[in-house]
Amino acid sequence: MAPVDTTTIVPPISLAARHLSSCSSSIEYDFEHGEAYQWENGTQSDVVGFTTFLGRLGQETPLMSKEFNVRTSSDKVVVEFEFYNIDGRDANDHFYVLIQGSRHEIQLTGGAEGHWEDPSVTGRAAHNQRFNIGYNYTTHDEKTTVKLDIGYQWYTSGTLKLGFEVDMADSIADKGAGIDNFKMSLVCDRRF
Ligand SMILES: [Ca+2]
Repeated sequence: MAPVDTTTIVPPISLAARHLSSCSSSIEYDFEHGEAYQWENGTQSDVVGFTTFLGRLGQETPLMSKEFNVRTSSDKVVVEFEFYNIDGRDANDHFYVLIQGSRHEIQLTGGAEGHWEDPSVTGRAAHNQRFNIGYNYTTHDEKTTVKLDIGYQWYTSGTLKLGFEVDMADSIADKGAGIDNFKMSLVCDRRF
């Protein structure tokens, strides 16, 4: 039997930027309360095993993003989230975090842990689960915990736009991705 597609799209209720205004402040989304619709092009899906999450991202819906107001007198923003790969991926599929429009590829290495960095972004992807979770039960899904440190150089304007983008060969009917348990925290530990 074909999996039931529960993806829904409604007009955004608010695209207003959220604020990280004081040291140690944080923003958390578990996407259980319609938060996905506060993201540009945001959709939410709800399926047993994955709970409700931002997505599905896929060939037909490749990019979802949101702008945040961030206190410039801070050292970095720490971003953590769970990345869902749904029903597998092709060798040439790519998954990105967008920081102010700049692509940073999420390394789904299949091993214990992947690590990547550029001068002001450090990322770590811990491969933690791979099994049949939802949608097509004949193909494996993956949950990967990703953590990023984004240096203050990225938000000197006081705003930080984050996005998630996928480049996938197959239709979202066959393969997709999602974001869940998203958390942003402001850290002030060296400069201030
Ligand atoms: Ca959730």
